[in-house]
Amino acid sequence: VVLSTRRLDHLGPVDPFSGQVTVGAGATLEAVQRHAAASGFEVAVDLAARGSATIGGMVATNAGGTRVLRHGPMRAQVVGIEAVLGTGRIVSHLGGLLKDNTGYDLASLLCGSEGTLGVVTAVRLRLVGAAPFRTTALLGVADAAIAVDCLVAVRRGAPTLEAAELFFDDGLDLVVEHLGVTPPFASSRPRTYLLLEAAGAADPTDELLAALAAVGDRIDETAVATDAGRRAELWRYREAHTEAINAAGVPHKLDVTLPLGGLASFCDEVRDVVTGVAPTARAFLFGHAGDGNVHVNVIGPDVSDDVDRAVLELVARRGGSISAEHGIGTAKKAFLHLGRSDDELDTFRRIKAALDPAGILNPNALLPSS
Ligand code: LAC
Ligand code: ZN
Repeated sequence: VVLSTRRLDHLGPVDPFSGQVTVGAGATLEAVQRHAAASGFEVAVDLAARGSATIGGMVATNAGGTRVLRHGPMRAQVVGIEAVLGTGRIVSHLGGLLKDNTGYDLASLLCGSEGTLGVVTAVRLRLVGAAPFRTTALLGVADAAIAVDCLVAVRRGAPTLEAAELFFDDGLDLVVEHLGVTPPFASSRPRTYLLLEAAGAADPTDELLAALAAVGDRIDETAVATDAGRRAELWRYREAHTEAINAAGVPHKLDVTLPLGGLASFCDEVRDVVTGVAPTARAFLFGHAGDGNVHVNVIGPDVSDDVDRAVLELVARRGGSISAEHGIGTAKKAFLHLGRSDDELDTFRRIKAALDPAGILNPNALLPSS
């Protein structure tokens, strides 16, 4: 079967009318970002692995990243898809019409399906207008509850807010050591950090700082940057968490979402839950506060699957999701029932059977055996 003569990393022309582009599944996010920028647009999703993450992989995993707060995850950017289903059928619907109520939304179904239903070959993406003015603020505060209050104030007061990322002093210590950089604040060492970024067609600094003034008396330290080099330095403290933790040990990685109102108390409680199961374990928390998404990375000699179970059961009790953006794969499928009912799982299996009747696509991922 000749699917198409396009290369898998093909970058189609940016359509100036719709602000959309069709790209091959093998194009990296960074390549599409550069391509969109040449026409005055941006890809709405951004994440630290932009240099190696492919668009097809980002669709299959419904990637999230740092801008979900403003623009939604990958699913919200996909306006058309081409894929080969497990049946061998090629579904291609790349017109990108915003109004198109002609039946089931296969693109949305394939987003986050983890390769279990089809192989994505091309994607039509909606782009957003370029926001060339960016202001990044790193706040040091006493605890996660204050960080969440700051986030809530800024979201209300600054519609240009695009990212709100959370981390803590213990993770920052690992990053500082791993990168060989100096800590962000010379004279104090706050326990909790909130990294905010606002972006717009005009300078959003005043809007961001005015919104922060409402909570100013609860902020211990502030670093503000508008130039690309200094902003990148502030982002490195957050984005280098994964590599710094990997260098310190082999982590059990849990990626969860909590209702935002319960995020701060979860951060306290989950540390106790982890040490209750594995007394010598170290739990590093960081993530996308604006989405209620915390990455719980646990290292230590006594960390076992019991830690995973205890954390994920806590998340389920608190009305959260056991996988925010990293998916289910094989490692989390035994826990899928914590967030999905029997009726939902039965429906998942029927969809899988219809689109991949021989079970040849990523057969061991996502669905627990019934
Ligand atoms: C991050 C990856 C781990 O947020 O999702 O850094
Ligand atoms: Zn993340």
